[in-house]
Amino acid sequence: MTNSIEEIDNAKALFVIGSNTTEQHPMIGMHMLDAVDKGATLIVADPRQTQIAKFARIHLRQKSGTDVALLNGIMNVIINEGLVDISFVKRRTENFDEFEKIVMGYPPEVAEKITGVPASEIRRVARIYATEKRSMLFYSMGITQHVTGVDNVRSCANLVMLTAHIGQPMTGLNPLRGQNNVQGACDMGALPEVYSGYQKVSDARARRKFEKAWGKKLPAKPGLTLTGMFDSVLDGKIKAMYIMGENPVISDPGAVHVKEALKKLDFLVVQDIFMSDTAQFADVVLPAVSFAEKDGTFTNTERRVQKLRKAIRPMYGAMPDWKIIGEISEKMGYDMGYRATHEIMEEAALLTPAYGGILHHRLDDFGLQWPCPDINHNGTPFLHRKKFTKGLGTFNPIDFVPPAEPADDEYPLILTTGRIYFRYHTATMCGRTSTLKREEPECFVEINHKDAGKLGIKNHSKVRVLSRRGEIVVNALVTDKTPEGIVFIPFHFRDAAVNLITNTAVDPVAKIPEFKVCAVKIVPLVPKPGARQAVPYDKKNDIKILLDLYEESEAEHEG
Ligand SMILES: Nc1nc2c(c(=O)[nH]1)N[C@H]1C(S)=C(S)[C@@H](COP(=O)(O)OP(=O)(O)OC[C@H]3O[C@@H](n4cnc5c(=O)[nH]c(N)nc54)[C@H](O)[C@@H]3O)O[C@H]1N2
Ligand SMILES: Nc1nc2c(c(=O)[nH]1)N[C@H]1C(S)=C(S)[C@@H](COP(=O)(O)OP(=O)(O)OC[C@H]3O[C@@H](n4cnc5c(=O)[nH]c(N)nc54)[C@H](O)[C@@H]3O)O[C@H]1N2
Ligand SMILES: [Mo]
Repeated sequence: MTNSIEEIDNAKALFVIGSNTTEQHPMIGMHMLDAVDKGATLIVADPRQTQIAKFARIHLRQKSGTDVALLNGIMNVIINEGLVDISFVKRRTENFDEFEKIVMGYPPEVAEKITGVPASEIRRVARIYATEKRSMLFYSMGITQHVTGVDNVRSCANLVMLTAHIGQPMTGLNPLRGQNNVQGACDMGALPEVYSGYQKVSDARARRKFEKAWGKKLPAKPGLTLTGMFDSVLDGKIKAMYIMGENPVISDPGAVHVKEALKKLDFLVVQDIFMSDTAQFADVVLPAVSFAEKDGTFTNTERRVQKLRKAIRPMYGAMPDWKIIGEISEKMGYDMGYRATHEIMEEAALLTPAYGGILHHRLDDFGLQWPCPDINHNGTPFLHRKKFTKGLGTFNPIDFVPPAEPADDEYPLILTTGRIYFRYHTATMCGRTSTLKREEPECFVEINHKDAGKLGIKNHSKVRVLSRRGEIVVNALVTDKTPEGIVFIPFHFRDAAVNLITNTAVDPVAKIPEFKVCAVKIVPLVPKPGARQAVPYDKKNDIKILLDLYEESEAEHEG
């Protein structure tokens, strides 16, 4: 986030696009609802009627994968109605003219045709967001998990610059990060093209600095991305893999392809706190300890580095990740020499300008928000006050590009995937508590009652969901939460792993998969005569067993 969570309480307009905030970021959702209580205008852009959307003054229900057209439509109104902050655009940005040319091609009526959102709503949102001084924009996976993920984020950046809603308190471009330390992992360089603090691998000066600190020659070429690595295994270019804290058998698109790749490897190491689905494929499993059994830091979504304190003793044999890696490194001939986590933090501070003043002993109370360049600095609640990191902010002219796999006659419905409140990802962790399982025992597909009616699908009945890549069997949840033509399936259930059917197409720049749009068809199933009516919940049951009990319903097809 460019800004801070606390600022939400006093914001006047909140524009939430592609985030199911109260379910996936409930603490932040609470701040948003507090702001609404105090009179803030909440605008939500999400095809589904999420919980947060119910509190919105305006809910834009665009077709999945049309956010660029929606945002261009909003910006078209802002420019044509004279709502641009001209002084900010002149002082702080570049490339406005090129950008304006593209946006002029998206009057609200054109945007309406692409997105399905009425032009009048687009106008209303543009006026509220632009004229309210304290307007914050939030986004999450609903706009990033697309082949146009980078385009979507850049369009949001265009919008905040156009209206000068950046570089001030209670404004900003605020991505809500997912896992507790995904921000920290990225900050520390767990990305293919950067060292810690986003210093580029390709930058010779940065590289020399790290080479000097570590006493080793470092590669000048960026590494592969997650999805690229599995492709390279299948191409025979990668022979061994070390997977830590990730369960790609369930979480990666094209689950079949991932399993094939894992089987093809000569050697696989998995380092996890549980025997995950991916660990089943490993030659060696290294037991790590959980957050409660170790110390160190986590960096949260508002860039706040927080101290983690050990609460319980680790189980026999399990070790913190940093220690396991250190010991392996030592056995491979390179002694990292860390004896405790504060020593790692000291090295991070030395090599990472934004973390320069972040040391364990300074984090005791509330932590510190980077950039915190030196030991006398108290951290930064919001970014880009006087200038952008790179100087001027660049407007990007962005045209609408449709999703990789549109609906057609054979696969007439758009599937979007995501999360639910009572589950966490691949369920290696949350799947171990009976309380959470009780709340959402089985996978489901949310389907609009009109689509369900046409297909002869009854609420809570079993259906088969098929794409060009595979199929799963789930329960139908007939609802108005998802609009006609769109269905939603959560990705948490290994018995109905939705990544067997999602599209493997990725964004050309960020390589993030298009989890949010693919084409599917749905076929109702009915119990076979004589078969047991109820299928007991059994995690060993797979789709074949289910299909033995059910058959396609023919009588109820309406074409
Ligand atoms: N309980 C729980 N909380 C979690 C997680 C969890 O597994 N369980 N996971 C965490 C992680 S790692 C992450 S990344 C976050 C993710 O948090 P979110 O991004 O909020 O969650 P998602 O369910 O992936 O998707 C968000 C919304 O995007 C909408 N959407 C789908 N297609 C489109 C589209 O084309 N445009 C727009 N604008 N919206 C669209 C969906 O309807 C959905 O409501 O949640 C974090 N919090
Ligand atoms: N269809 C579809 N697929 C998706 C998404 C979607 O919206 N739709 N969302 C994507 C997103 S945003 C995300 S973030 C991914 C999540 O995908 P994953 O990260 O693969 O999912 P998790 O279940 O969180 O797996 C994390 C693993 O880390 C282990 N673990 C937990 N703590 C520790 C630790 O301290 N050390 C070690 N070594 N291991 C630990 C857990 O036991 C678990 O096995 O899924 C992605 N996949
Ligand atoms: Mo995530």
